[in-house]
Amino acid sequence: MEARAAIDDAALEREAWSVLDANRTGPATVPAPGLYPHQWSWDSTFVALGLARRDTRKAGGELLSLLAGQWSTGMVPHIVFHPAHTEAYFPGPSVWRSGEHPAAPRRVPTSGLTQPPMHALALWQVWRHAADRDEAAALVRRLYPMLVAQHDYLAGARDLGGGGLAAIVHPWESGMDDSPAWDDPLAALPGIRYAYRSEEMPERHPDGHQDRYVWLALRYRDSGYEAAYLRQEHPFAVEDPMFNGIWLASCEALAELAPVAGADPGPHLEAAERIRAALLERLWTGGVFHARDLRGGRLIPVCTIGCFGPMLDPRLPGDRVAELVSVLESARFMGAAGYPVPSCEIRAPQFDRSRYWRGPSWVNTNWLLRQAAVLHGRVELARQLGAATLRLVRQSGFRECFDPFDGSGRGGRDFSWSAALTLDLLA
Ligand code: 2M8
Repeated sequence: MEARAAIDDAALEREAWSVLDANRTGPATVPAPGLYPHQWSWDSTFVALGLARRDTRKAGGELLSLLAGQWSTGMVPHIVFHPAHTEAYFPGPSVWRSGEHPAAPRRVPTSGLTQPPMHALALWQVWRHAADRDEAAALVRRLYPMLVAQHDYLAGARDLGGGGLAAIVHPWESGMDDSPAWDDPLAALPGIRYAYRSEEMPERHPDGHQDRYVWLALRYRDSGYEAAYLRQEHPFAVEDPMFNGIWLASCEALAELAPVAGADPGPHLEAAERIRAALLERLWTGGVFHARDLRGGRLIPVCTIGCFGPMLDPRLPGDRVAELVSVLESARFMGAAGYPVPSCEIRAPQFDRSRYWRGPSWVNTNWLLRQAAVLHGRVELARQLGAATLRLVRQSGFRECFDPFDGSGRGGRDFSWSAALTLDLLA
């Protein structure tokens, strides 16, 4: 295990800035050099959140650059490609072929999938913390209609279960790609022999899921990215509590931002209320929220970090918060991890301390849970989550994720959201 000498706050902050500076290309920040050489949707929102207290212009530029990739349907793509970047990432623009789709922007190549709608939440933080109120108000006025369109897209095109929640149609849309929550829906896909040559397959997912990921993306692309196809035929459709918890929190954020943009907050509060009711009715069981597999017609039993997403709802009833916190603090998650919070419950057979979203702790999900703890007045939990996260990056650097038992780093180095959210935690 690698461990670094003790590093004080000022040095940690300097390191975080130098990672973010090195990962910036123009107004946008890439998640990690080499590994992810384009702009990723929720990564950029975490970067904006980290910059919110310190540099409104850069935080706003990050969001604007990302939203330059928004489709006329309102969909915000999960990757906005930098055409100038020669480094390879698979699947790249030639796979997604966004340029051939009438709803995609003409000059900005993008993927055809989306990611958790953190954007309004990020803008709300930028607005709250901005020193220059006029600059921040102008930013809100510019971004507000784009975020309304994003939310309308989710409500209109993604309520595949008809119960008021947005469905993800690909594991990549969850941001938690290889989470054990998607194992069963992926296993239920028809036998897949995918045609891409093996040398085009990065070895990121040694379990063969990559074939299924690419197959699903191509099915959707070949439908013309059609909403009707998603409703009627697409074989992967899951209501994820993290995605929907974030959406709900972003509806609340849009309600806060609406008056700044001269708009009525009412519709956003009503949308939040609809999602709240649907989450409780459709995903709550056994003291936590579980993802619902719409094609398999059942709740997915494994409990992952995603099960706590609805804690981001400031109006989640106190008894539900208490139940969620007791699971979170138990030996299933924080209680048995030296470096919380593991991305999958430790006692699950699928738990794997070293594999990506199947066990390791992540700075972004720790940050989200800390945010939720603050919202619900759980001061000690918030303190623990903040301290544990800083301990991880102090010990192992701004890695992509971390072993939940010994805190050693996993995945990419110099990872942008780990650096950006550290800035927020140090503020
Ligand atoms: C990971 O996802 C990408 C696909 O989008 C990949 O595995 O290649 C995830 O951790 C996701 O949450 C993240 O946004 C992305 C870039 O950091 O990497």
